[in-house]
Amino acid sequence: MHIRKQIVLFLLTTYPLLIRAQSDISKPTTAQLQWHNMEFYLFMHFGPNTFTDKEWGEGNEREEIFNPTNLDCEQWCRVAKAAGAKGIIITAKHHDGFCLWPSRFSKHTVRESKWKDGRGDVLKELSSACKKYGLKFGVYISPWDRNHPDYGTEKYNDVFANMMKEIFTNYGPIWELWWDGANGEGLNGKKQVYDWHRFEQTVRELSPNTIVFSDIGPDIRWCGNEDGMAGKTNWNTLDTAGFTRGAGSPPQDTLNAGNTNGKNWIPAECDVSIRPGWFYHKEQDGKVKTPEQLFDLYLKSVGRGANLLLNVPPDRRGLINENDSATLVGFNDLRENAFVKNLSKKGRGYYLVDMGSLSTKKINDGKIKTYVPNIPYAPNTPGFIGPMRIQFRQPISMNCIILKEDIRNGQHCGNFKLSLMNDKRELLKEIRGTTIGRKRIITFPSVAVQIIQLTIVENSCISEIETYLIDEKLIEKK
Ligand code: FUL
Repeated sequence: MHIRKQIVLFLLTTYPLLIRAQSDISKPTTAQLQWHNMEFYLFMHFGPNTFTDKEWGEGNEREEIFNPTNLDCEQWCRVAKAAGAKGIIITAKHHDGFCLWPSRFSKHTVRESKWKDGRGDVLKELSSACKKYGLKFGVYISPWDRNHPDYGTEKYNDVFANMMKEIFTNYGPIWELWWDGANGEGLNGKKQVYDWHRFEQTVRELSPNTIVFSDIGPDIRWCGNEDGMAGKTNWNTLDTAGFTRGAGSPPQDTLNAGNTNGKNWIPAECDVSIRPGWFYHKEQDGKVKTPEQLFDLYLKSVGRGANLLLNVPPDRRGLINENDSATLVGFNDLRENAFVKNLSKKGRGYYLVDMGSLSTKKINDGKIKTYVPNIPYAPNTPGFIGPMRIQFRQPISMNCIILKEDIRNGQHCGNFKLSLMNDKRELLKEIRGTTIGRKRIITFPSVAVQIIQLTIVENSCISEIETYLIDEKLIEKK
C-alpha cells in the first residue's frame, strides 16, 4: 500500500479513538486550575481548645474561656506573606461547636464570650485582613458538632446549611471550604445523618467558585494522612461512586495515590501542622518544625503535584507565636534560594524525538540561547513517545529537576524516565518515576550533567523541565 494511504488509514481509524479517549478523560475546572496554582497556604486552628489545651473539645466548654488578649489578624497575614503562603483557612467551627463568628444559629459563639464584651468577630477581622494583604480566605466548618442541641436530628441539617449561608453572605468571597471527615456523637449521644446533597447545593448556589474540600471532594480530596505527604504516585483523579465522607471514604492509600483514569478530577491537598498538635499548646513551643523539615514536606506535597496546607495555630494572645513565624521565614528563604536559578535556561533547548519516525525536532532554533518553557506538543499526536532533551554546552552540577505537566487537558503521564548523561551520551544516572501532574520535584545527590533526557511512554503534555542546584542538605529525605 502506498505510504500516504497508510497514514490516512491510520489516522481515520485511530483519530476517533483518540478523540473519544480525550473527551472521556476528566479535566480540572477553571476554579480547580486556579486552586492548583495556590500551591501553599496556611491553616489556623483557633478556638476554645487554644485556652483549654485540648485537641478535641467536648462542646461543654464555657464560652468565657475564649478570650484572646491581643488578637491581631493582620499579624497572621503578615506572617503568611513572609512565609510565601497564598491564603489562610480558619477553623470557623471545630468539633466543639464554638463559632468564631456571632452565628444566629448557635448560642455557643464569640458573642457569648468575654472577648471584646461579646462584640468580637474573628471571621470578620480575618476576612478583611486577608483582603488587605491580598491573601485568599478560606473556612473550615466541622460538620461534627459536640455542642449543638439539634445535632443528631434533621434540624441540624438546617443549622449547618444556615451557618454556611451566613458565612458566604457575610464574609465572602470564600475561596476554599473545608469539611472535616472526623465524626462522632453529639452531646445527646446521637449520630447525625448529614444531608450532603443539600450542603453541596447550598455552596454551589451561593458561591460557585468556592473549592470544596472533603475526603472525597467534590473539588479536592484529603491526601489520606495528616503528615503532609502525597503519594509519589499521585493521580489528580478519583473514583467516588459508592463512597461517603468520613468512615465510608476510600482507603487512605487510595486517597494518597488517587485512581488511574479516575472518573472525577479531585486533586489531593496535604494538611499537616507545624507543631505536634493542631491547636496551640505552650508546651509545644520547642517542638515547632524546622525550616528544613518544612522544605522536605514541600517536596513531598507540592513536589508530588499536590497542595500544602500548613497549620500554624494562633496562641492565647491571638497571635502567631514567634517560634512559628521564625521558622516560616526560614522556610520561605529556603524555597526562594533553592529555586532562584533555573539552570535549564543555560541549555541549548529541547529536542523532541519522534520515536515513530526517529526524526528529531529541535524546538528552539539554536540561535536563541534561552530556554523554551512551553513545548508546542499536541497530546493527540499518534505514536509520540518522546524523548525530550536539554543539552548543555558543558557539564552542569545539578541535584534537582522539576517536571511539569500541562494538566489543562487532564493528567496523562504515569511512567517517566530521566536519563542524565555526559557529553558522550554515556549514562550517569537514571531516575524512574510514575506520575508528574502539575509539578514533580525530583532531588538526588548532585551530579555534573551535560544532557538530560526525559522519556515518557504515554501521550503526555510536558510543559516544563527545570533544573536546579539546591543546598545538598535539602535533598528529599526517605
Ligand atoms: C481532623 C480533626 O479531627 C483535627 O482536629 C484537625 O482539625 C484535622 C485538620 O482534621 O480530622
